[in-house]
Amino acid sequence: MVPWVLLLLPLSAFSAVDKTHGVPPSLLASYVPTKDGSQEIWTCIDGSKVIPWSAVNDDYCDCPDGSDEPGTGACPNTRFYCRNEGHIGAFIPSSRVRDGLCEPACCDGSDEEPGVCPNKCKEIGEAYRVKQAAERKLRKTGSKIRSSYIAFAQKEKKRIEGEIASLENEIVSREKEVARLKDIADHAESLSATALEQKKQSPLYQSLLAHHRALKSLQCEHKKHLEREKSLGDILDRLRTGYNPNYQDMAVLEAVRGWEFHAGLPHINDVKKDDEPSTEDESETGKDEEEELEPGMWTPQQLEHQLDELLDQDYESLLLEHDKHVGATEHSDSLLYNLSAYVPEPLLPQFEAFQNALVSWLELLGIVKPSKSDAADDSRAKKAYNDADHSLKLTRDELTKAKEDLSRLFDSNWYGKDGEWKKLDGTCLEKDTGDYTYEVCLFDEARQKPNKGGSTFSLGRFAHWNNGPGVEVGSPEYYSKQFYIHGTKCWNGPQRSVVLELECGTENALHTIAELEKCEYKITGTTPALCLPPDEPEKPREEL
Ligand code: MAN
Repeated sequence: MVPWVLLLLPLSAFSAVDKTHGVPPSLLASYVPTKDGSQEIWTCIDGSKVIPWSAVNDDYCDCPDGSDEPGTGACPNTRFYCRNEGHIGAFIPSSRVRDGLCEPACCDGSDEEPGVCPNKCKEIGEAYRVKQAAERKLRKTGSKIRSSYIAFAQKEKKRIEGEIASLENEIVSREKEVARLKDIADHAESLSATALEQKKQSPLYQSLLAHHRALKSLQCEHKKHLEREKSLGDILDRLRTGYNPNYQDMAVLEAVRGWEFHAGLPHINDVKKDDEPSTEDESETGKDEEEELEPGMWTPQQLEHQLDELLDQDYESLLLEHDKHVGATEHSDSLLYNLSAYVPEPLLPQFEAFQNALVSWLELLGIVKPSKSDAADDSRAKKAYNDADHSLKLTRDELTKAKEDLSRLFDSNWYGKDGEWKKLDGTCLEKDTGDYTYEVCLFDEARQKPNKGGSTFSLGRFAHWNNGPGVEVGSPEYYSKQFYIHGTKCWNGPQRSVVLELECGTENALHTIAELEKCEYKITGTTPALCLPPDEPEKPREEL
């Protein structure tokens, strides 16, 4: 039984607290009393006050810095250290000391009165060490793989640098080739222009031009005549309907009769009498009869509708076309070009190769006229120039791509400061979840492939690492998430997207898939690229 006087004593009086209780190892040397005469005294850690040694850890706060109460929680805003022997020491806020609750961080139970909280440090420490050892082993193995990735990036650097150098050389020689072919093409073009000018001087072409000019003039005159005929017709129409027959003016009457005959009209007096159109046979009038046309001659309709088209012909093209026809006849007539007709079919390929070689030699030696026209030369030269220019463009594109690859190699926003991610560029990881197989091709695209038929959905393309607030670019946290965005649009929802959460593992693998919101997927996985070499043994943890 507890004597009643004891109930009046403060809590701390039940168990005298050790003077170094709650003191971390780094400060133990400061918790030693000094002598002042017969009295033991102690100086606060900040040196601001000297107090009796007995006032240390007496559950009353004396020092302004709170250093006299490391183990009781009597001073506000101070920290308590649990030694956690058998495990790792930890700090907790002093306000949690002796509050009746066992702090998980203090596995030795030192934050409460002795006997209140059991000391679990042995088991916890043991489990922790097993876990730590497994993690260290994982990181050791993983970091070796990671080092091989870094070595790969170094090799890639050399390879890409070599590629850039050779592409640059290739571009120089291609540029020279393009310049050379351009000269040839320009020359061929001017030659072909000169040749064309010469051809235009041919009597046939000149006569064609003269015909064209004459036809054009005739067309012009014809139009003028038509207009004149129309206005004369109008004048005569007015005379016919407006003249006074009572004057018996023979000249007028003759003009009216003549016009009526010419235009196929009834006599005006007859019209006025019965207001009926004339039933006179057209053959009796002077109306133009359809003239019989010679074969090949144009009808008036053709003249009206097709003459412009004929006059708009491109005579230069016709000239070149004509040239080809003439050339083709020349060749087809030549024995040299016709011999193949007499060669047995199995021998034809060899014969044709021989024939081509022979023809080019004969042409070179000037024995036969070249089989190609200047225009053909021109277009061949242009084609060679365009092909070379196109190849130059492709080589330049390759160079741009190689330079981009090199710049991304050690870029923290891409393959990491050490290039450790480059090895995984384009590596595709898969996870079968039953209904679907999810595929993530790193730095490229994520996909959802149905296992029982149906179309594959894009879950997005790689966009960036974990650029969330407070995350430092290039930190392990930064590389712990990849974002794939702008995938196939979800019916009635957003475009599909993925957050790929990664952690250190000896394998590149996907582990879990979850569709957190409609068409927003969280995929977890492991990769050696995240395995840093094991740390030094841990320092005390701080619980705030
Ligand atoms: C498909 C899949 C699912 C998704 C629905 C949305 O069935 O992509 O993951 O939730 O479309 O309609």
